[in-house]
Amino acid sequence: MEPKKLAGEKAVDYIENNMVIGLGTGSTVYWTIRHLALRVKAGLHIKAIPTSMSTARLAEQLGIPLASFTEIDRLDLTIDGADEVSPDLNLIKGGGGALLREKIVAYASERLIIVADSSKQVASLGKFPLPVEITPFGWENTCKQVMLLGCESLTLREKDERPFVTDNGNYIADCKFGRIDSPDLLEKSLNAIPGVVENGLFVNMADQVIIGTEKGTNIVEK
Ligand code: DER
Repeated sequence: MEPKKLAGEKAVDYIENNMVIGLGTGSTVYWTIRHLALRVKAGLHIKAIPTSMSTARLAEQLGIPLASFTEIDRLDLTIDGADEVSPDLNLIKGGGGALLREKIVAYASERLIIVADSSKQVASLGKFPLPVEITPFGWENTCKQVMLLGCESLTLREKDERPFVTDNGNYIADCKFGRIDSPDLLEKSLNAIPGVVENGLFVNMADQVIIGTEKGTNIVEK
């Protein structure tokens, strides 16, 4: 069986009737959304806030009732993927370009469950380039400021040979910092730079990680 599918589907076990659920973005949480839609068809009553327009489209197509922060201020549970997971459950996210809405939704949630395959588990964060969402205005200078924080190299993410633009109209800089020993400090230093909107370090946010393997799933908790 596909490890990502096993992890994604297992997360649905934690969804109860009348919950408000944050739906993440990416190829692992895709399976969560598919499986959740079956439970909704079978009568499960939930509302969901999507973390990207692509997740919103998928959820809508599958008949999952959507909500927004107009009527919701707290969510019961958010389920999302990650690009790296450290032993203390700190994360690098943003490979899918949805980090800003993912962090807003996760921050408004009582619990955050991450679904991933074992390739995402790392001894320390930083092998995966850290995605940093920046405004298009002044992006060149913002990137120079990010480099001063010890970034070894930085790439402005592109799509079809143009800068990739997020759902929020911003750019993404993929930043190689090498091993990140103090993710809490780096997260704060990055967000202190005018022009940085948010970054992909999710520190002390995940409550549980469901790791999919060839044989099944392993649950990792703090
Ligand atoms: O952008 C993100 O953080 C997404 O959750 C994504 O990177 C997760 O990766 P996946 O597609 O391997 O699940």
